Amino acid sequence: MKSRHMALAQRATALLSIPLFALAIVGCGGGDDNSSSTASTPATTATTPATTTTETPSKATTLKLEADPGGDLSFNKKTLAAPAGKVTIDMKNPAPVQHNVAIKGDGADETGEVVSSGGTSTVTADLQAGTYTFYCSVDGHEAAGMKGTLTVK
Ligand SMILES: [Cu+2]
Repeated sequence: MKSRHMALAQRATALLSIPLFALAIVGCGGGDDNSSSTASTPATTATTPATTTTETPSKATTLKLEADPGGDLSFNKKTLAAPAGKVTIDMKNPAPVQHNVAIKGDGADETGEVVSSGGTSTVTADLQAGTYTFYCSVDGHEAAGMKGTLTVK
């Protein structure tokens, strides 16, 4: 009985001495202070879920248009196309004649400001797929041919 108890006690001390022994080794090897204790911190760069590219409900498109620089009642394009959504037409007017750009058709009716001599008239409309007309709303200009077709798909 007694010897058995002793054996257990010896075992216990043996187990206890292991950590001490390990510490002793570490202590001995502490000659070179250069042994940088690089506490390798797990650089857990919080992998944020890639910014959810939620498909924008409506695309925004800007189309460029220009009035005839010589003052003719016409635009430099007869057709324009854009995907459904917010459509903007920037119409530059280099001529001294007053012009603007407007959109009509299929329920759309937007008019940009009248400009001349290098000004830019801008019109924006929220358009669904369909065929629209872009034109100059200055008196008589559309009738004279200052217009074109805007196709939205
Ligand atoms: Cu005009």
